[in-house]
Amino acid sequence: MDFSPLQSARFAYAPKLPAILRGSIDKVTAVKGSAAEPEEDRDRLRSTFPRTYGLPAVTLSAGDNPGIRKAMKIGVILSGGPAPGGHNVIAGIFDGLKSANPASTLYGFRGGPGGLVDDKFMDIDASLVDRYRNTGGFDLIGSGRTKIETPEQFEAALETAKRRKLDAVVVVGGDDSNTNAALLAEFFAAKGAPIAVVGVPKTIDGDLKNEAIETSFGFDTATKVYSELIGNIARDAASSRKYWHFIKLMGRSASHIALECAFQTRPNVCLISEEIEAQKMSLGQVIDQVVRSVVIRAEKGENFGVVLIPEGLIEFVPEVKFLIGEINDILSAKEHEFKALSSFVDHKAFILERLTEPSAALFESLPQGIQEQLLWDRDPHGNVQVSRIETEKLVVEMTKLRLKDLGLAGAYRGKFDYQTHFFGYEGRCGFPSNFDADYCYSLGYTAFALAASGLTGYLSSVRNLTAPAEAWIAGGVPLVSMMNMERRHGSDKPVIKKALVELDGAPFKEFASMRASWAESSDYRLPGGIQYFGPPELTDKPTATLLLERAAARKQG
Ligand code: FBP
Repeated sequence: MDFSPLQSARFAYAPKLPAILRGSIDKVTAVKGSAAEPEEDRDRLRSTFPRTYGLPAVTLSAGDNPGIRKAMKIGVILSGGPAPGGHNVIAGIFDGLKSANPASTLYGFRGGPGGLVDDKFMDIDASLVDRYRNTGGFDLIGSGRTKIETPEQFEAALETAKRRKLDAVVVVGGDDSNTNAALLAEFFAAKGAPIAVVGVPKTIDGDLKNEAIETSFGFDTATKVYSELIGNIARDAASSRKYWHFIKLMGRSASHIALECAFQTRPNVCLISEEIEAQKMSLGQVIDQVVRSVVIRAEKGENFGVVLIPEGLIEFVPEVKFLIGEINDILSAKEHEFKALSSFVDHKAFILERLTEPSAALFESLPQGIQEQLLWDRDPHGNVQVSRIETEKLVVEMTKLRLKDLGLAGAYRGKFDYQTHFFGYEGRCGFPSNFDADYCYSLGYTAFALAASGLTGYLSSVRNLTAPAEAWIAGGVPLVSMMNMERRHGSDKPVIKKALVELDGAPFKEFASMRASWAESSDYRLPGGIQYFGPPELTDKPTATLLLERAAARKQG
């Protein structure tokens, strides 16, 4: 294979582990704390998870543990969208497993959870792992979004685990995949199968976090990749002085990615979906945030700028959410009549006749391209796929209209030209930063130690992440303790709570204190590319989000 120089250099990088995992593995034992219970819905969760409810959180500590050296078979699954560092999770599990007992085996289930159901697996050996260490992607075994939910799928997963004589399954995924891991752990326990299920917190979105999980892996690298691109664009904007750049950023519902990139680059505007929803802003009020900056900057002759837009924005504008709901209802009730019409003009008239007055007015006010996307882009269940709506173009179009009105009223004399961008896939398979390389390797090693200690229904946890790696604290958090009940597809389901941006949290407050000056200034911050070699202040710095959150947590004691 033709490896690039950086690939080859990264293969040789030795990820840093917490001190507890640096010595002999049979001197590492899982010390149990007190029972960890969920914050809400305790009775319902206890009855859904009778065998895995109320487990204690555990910390890996020094202590004799000769049992950890038994020969084991572990199966690993990568689930959902890729996130930088996934291969290091596999390397961490592999190295832990082999250091404990060279006769142990690691299987990779191919293509996500479906690989476990369908028994599609591969043997992972040392030469294979060595070709993926410290590099991005999930391609070593592949990933997928299959959800194990039917009784037949659970039975098939158990059959595979028995056929392969597995002692443990490690599920690397986000909130939904780890919810699935919790259900699988409970199912195996209910069937009396001594097969541990351990999760690993993954997602670039950064929304799988809580008191015990300080961040999900991949967020660090992905935001650094996007921030480099945004910084470069900002510099281009300030050099060419002719475009406003509207940049949509991945992240699904949560705005963590946009917020982190804002800290790194200081754009003129960064919209935060959670604030828009909390303040029940109309689309017009959202656009006002952009227009204010465009107008102020035009007065100084600065007809350029940068606007960051979180991917999920549109779902958080209450009136748009309501409009989408109404369109969904109309189209599911009148699908055949709607499909019999062929032109956009007819489709639009059909919808307008049936919408409530405020929704019809809002629909009419949207640019035609967005109107079309709201009617056409539907998934097999009849839902509008909001992530495919070009929100960045919607914001541009509405900004243009508002500036035109302001121009006619004599309140704006600038020149508005623009470019739109969407950054998402660019960041999901980047070479993991040192932080993600170290964190993922530690998470994998910890997942092995939990599984080898016979613990099931846990999420691998590595904490104290703003300290040097040797001071990191490794352990496990019971999956059920992070759950609550939520309404999904018409019924209450247990799910791991998604962490959205908290408006009273340290990162948002810091952002809110600075954004007014960013709106006017062209003093963009230029983070540059991720540095893999060099002094630690260049290579190992975690995200601003993590630094701010940990500092606030320390203050609270
Ligand atoms: P996960 O939650 O699986 O980690 O996925 C993250 C993500 O990149 C989101 O930011 C984005 O909305 C989604 O995946 C895109 O999904 P797909 O890869 O199916 O296009």
